[in-house]
Amino acid sequence: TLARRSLLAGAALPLFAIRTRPARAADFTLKLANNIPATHPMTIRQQEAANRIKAATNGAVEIQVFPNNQLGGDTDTLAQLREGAVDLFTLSGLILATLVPPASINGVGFAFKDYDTVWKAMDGKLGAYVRGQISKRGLIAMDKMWDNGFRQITSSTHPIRTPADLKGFKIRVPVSPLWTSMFTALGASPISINFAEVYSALQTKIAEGQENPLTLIEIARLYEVQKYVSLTSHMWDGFWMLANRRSFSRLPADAQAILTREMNKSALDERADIAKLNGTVTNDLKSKGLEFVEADKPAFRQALKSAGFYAEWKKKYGDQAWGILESEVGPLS
Ligand code: X2X
Repeated sequence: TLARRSLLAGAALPLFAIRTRPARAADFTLKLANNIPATHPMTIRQQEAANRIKAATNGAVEIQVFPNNQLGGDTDTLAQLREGAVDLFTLSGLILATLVPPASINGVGFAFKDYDTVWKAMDGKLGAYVRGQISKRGLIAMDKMWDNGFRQITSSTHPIRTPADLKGFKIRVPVSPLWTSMFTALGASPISINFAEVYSALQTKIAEGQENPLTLIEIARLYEVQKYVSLTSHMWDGFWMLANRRSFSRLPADAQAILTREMNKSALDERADIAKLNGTVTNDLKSKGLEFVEADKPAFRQALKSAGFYAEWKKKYGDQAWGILESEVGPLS
């Protein structure tokens, strides 16, 4: 043990030499969970926010980042967030809708035509409306959403070009009523599976396909177990930075302000990262063997209309929420 101790002391010396103040335990340690890989820009920017928050609070607030569902699948982590076992969690609004139904509204099929429309709405009236609804259920949602992206359909069996190609197609969707409803309306056979199990569900052919943004298809290596990708952009999906209200309230007011400021800043950084990746991801995925398929987008939208999808969800969200959505994106039905 003596040799070991002196070895450790030796190794530690240079570190102590450059420390400006003695190490101390943080006054507040918060757990932040997400569901995407450690190499995704969202995780990287969250870690950067954690570092800045620690520095700006002189070490008082330490945020531990747990990417990739390390603390559990989304459904489970949402339960932990509500109990306070997890303090912060970035979750898709569509999955959050299992607790806060209006939070799925940005996922209505073909609602957004481009990113300018997305950020104007989510940083504006539609986002404010959803955050108000989230707050009613005891969670805090920070102002700036994090980008996941426009979602595209992948398949291991056959290319999906028209709604007819989706007939009976076993497609994995996240655990969320809107997703199930949409793919049922399109004639597919959706299976709800948390992201933590998606790769193996595709590998074992429990699901023939799935849908996700190109950047995540690449970063989570889904191209290894899928053959085709169809550019449907059937919905835009993003993550809310959610906080357990009790965990957040325990922080002093200045620490709360620092945490909020730095998380919102990192969300904007992450949006820019994804925008940049969107410029190169198509070629990267092609070079990895994924076959790109032109999808008949108007036919998919028409199939949703004919199935009564828009009428049904307008009724579910109510006139106020639907009115806000249409004021941002134009008439939907
Ligand atoms: O579960 C998914 O597909 C993911 C990672 O995109 C979401 O969080 C909705």
